[in-house]
Amino acid sequence: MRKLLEHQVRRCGLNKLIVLSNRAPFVFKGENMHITKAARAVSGLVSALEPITGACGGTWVGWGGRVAGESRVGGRVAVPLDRPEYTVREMVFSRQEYQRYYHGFANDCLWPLFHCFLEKAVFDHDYWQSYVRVNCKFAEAAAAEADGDALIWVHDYHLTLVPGMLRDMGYRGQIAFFCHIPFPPLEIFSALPWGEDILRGLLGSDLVAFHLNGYVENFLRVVEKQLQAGIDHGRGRIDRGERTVRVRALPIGIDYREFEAAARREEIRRRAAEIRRRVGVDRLVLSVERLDYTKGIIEKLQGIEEFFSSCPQHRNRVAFLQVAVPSRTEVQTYADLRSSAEEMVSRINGLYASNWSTPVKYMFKAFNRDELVAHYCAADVCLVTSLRDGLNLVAKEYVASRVAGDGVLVLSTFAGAAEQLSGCLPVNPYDRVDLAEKINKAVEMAPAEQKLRMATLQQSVRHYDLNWWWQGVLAGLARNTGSPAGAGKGEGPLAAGEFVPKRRPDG
Ligand code: GDG
Repeated sequence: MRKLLEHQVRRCGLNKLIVLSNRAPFVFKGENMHITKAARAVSGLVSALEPITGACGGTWVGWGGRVAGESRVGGRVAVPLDRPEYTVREMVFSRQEYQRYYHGFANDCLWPLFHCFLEKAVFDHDYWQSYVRVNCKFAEAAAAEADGDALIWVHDYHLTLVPGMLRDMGYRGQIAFFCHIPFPPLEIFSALPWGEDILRGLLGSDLVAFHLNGYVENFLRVVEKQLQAGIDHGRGRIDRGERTVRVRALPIGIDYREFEAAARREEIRRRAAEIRRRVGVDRLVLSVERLDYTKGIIEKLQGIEEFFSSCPQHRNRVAFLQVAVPSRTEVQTYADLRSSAEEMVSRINGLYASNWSTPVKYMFKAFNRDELVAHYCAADVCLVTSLRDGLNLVAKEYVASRVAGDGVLVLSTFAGAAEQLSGCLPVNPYDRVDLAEKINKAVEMAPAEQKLRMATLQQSVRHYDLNWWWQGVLAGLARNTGSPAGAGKGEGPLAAGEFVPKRRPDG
């Protein structure tokens, strides 16, 4: 993958890349400017962007997890510390920024609002002021790193104002924005008192990309109604006078070959066999996600309880493993969610455990990558029950790790990935009966049907991989500006979202 990337980067004349995301790819430890430790951050965004940043020898501007008395822009750190490939420009937050910008506006307002949990969104003017200040700090740091000429690639809902701020500072180079979470419909977005500022911020970009067509359509409709901008819906273009903003659906992919290769490694196969031995039942159903209300963990546990109640033949035969990765642990909503989930796990185990089996095994921790792949290899079924999810990478990673071609993916129809992944068993996580039925169908599925479905899934995940995603972004920018990126491929104008394959009715 690395060689291919370096080749593409050279071919498209991308000579300088600045990536911006709230979280840096490393969590730093150390006093003041001195960094003693750098641990890799666990996130899909990091896995997706690190290879291309490394291939360009680029710079990543992000928060390394350090909070200080005073807000400041930290130093430049060459990472990984032992064999540097690219640079991180560290952002250090003050305690107030951490509370108001990060926990407050980003995670207590935009996160629930964009996921359509309107009743959970907090609209606080102090949070907003802090969000503006932190976005400005990021924009200044990016402008300094870019030095007039770079592709600045901004990620996610934490930094929506940055593209517009960069234009106000006179930056004339290329800017792309990628939104990793859903974009809500007009009726929800209109509740945001600062919606127009956010739209103007985003429209500082040359390319604004989302995972799905549906999010693109929501965004275009909101821009049309709130900014009265000229929109070409068919071609996904917004006229901003001297610039045209291209809006595209580009669902993120994974490094398929990396998961496939890991799943074939001897020590991972041994570890997977050991996990199966220890679980000690016929069927293992796995769920892995950050402990977040959008992932539908409570609804899943209700479905599991319904399954054991309505399918007594599977008691002692099927076990569930829920890996709940700690997330936003200082926020009350998340602490409450943890208590509720743990209470439900004990309740189900109290009802259905026997001397020799525990129906729901629960871990509140993150695995390292090898352990994660070993669990994907060990699980007969992967159960994803998001109530709303921009895409969902776990579903794709499970598919890529099933090198024997078996296994069943039960996937919520509310996860963006469901649009791409025909071959899954689609489930409505709000309906506990449907959940129980789909779990039952998955654990009883004959090997021949598993293989058929898995082949369809693998074809899609392998084709729409990480490399495909980057190429889509580079091509989107190239057509916008006439730069050499994408030149020679003979591509004409693309309709937004044309990459998203049609879902086949199944299940
Ligand atoms: C956001 C959007 C969108 C998970 N547990 C462990 C672990 N992970 C890694 C997975 C995967 C990533 O974290 C999670 O990605 P998801 O896509 O499933 O979910 P979010 O974190 O909510 O991501 C989402 C994504 O951005 C990308 O655009 O798909 O919709 O919400 O890569 O492998 N990694 C390790 N140990 C774990 O225990 N090492």
